Amino acid sequence: MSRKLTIAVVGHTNTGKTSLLRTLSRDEHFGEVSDEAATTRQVEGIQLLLSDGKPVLVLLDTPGLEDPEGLLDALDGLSGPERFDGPERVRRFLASPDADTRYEQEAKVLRQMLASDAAIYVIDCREPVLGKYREELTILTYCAIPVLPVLNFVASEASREPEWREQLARLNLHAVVAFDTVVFDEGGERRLYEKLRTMLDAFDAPLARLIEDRRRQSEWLRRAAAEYLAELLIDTAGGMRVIPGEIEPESLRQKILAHQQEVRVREQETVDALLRLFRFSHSHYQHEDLPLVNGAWGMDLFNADALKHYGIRLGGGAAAGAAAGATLDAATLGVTLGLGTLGGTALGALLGTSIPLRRRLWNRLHGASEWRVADDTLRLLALRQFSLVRALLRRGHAAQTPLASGSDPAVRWSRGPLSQPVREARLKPQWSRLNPEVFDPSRGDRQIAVQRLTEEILAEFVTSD
Ligand SMILES: Nc1nc2c(ncn2[C@@H]2O[C@H](COP(=O)(O)OP(=O)(O)OP(=O)(O)O)[C@@H](O)[C@H]2O)c(=O)[nH]1
Ligand SMILES: [Mg+2]
Repeated sequence: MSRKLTIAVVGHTNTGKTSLLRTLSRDEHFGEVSDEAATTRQVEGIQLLLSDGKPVLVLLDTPGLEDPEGLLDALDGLSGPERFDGPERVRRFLASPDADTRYEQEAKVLRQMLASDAAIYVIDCREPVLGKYREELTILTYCAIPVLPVLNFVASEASREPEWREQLARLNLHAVVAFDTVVFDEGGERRLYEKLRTMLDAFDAPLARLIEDRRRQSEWLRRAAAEYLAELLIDTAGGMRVIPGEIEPESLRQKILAHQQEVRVREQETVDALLRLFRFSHSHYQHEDLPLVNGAWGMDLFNADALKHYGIRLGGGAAAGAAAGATLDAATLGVTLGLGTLGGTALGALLGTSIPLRRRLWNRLHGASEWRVADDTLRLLALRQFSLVRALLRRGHAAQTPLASGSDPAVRWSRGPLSQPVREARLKPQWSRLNPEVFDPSRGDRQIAVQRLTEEILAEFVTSD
């Protein structure tokens, strides 16, 4: 089958037809959406593409049906003694003068119906089930193509979903899908395509491809989002500024503010990348400045993780002292050092450790300290980015309400020790883009840490569906 599946999206005015097209096509700029009735005046189409760019089907947005009662009378008036069937009746109506005058809007819809393989009938299920809808559906059945009713606004408190389902069954429309166009629901979208598949035998293959493509796309989206966040957390955890021992309070303040700003800019980059990934523009996003918790000073050198990482074993008392950030004590290193006289290189050689530790010990011995963001800032950063990704996963491209950066305190990340790869990044200035002078993205250990963290974050975005 080379002809592309064409589906007309029809329904009463203001039921969310254009919104449905935006969400299914992931295109927030398609058409015009508004609370005003009769927003869409012309038939406008959009192709749904697979990830490889191949089009699978065409959706046609249509103006709302405004006067179904009059239209049904007009159609039935044409039948006369000859008893034309539905499609013939519609054709005759379209050739009549009424189709260019009084029922111009409705005629556009019917023309599209005749030219389409199926129709999606969008219902605002907050509306009571009135006669005009029955008439509308009767008119649509005259076109003799399969009609799939889609119940919109199902998440609203005013939803009358059961009444609508009952009424649709009475009209012999048993395949119905609930799909809120602004609160995007992956499972709902899949059910919509599955229903179309059962109605459209001839288009089984392209619809199956579309379903599989959307599933893979969503999996890929989650993974890509988790990877962006892993990169952000690794960069931020490892970001570090060496503060000389002798420094004016004002320049100290400036140095810290500058580093905080770099962290904020790094977070903003991630937000921008996420919005691009999910194909949302900035216009609806309210990004609040990251409230940075006071940074941490040179803590890592003496925390238990750091020492363990470098293979330094401590006794109980020494470990407690070290973790509290006590002064460098020969006992904590298990050796006796003449600290005042030992240079950085000698220290490194002695400890057999990496250059960063050597340099940091050196800094420490010369009164310099390190400044980096606090654990709580990292937690906050993680939490609000998780909540942003969750919101993006649930957001239809027709959504009009602002997307805000909140945080979800319920998750594991809000307390307890930081995740292992993040803790490790604390000790690896070379892993962080915030330290451009030493940053090395090609390091295998960094890649492994990013991968492990990605898997952990991914678990935060599992679907319930
Ligand atoms: N809360 C909520 N609002 C929605 C939903 N779908 C549509 N809307 C809103 O309903 C209004 C009408 O949506 P449109 O998509 O313009 O409806 P339409 O059927 O294309 O309207 P016409 O083109 O005028 O016939 C807009 O304000 C949408 O934001 C939904 O699922 N939930
Ligand atoms: Mg519209």
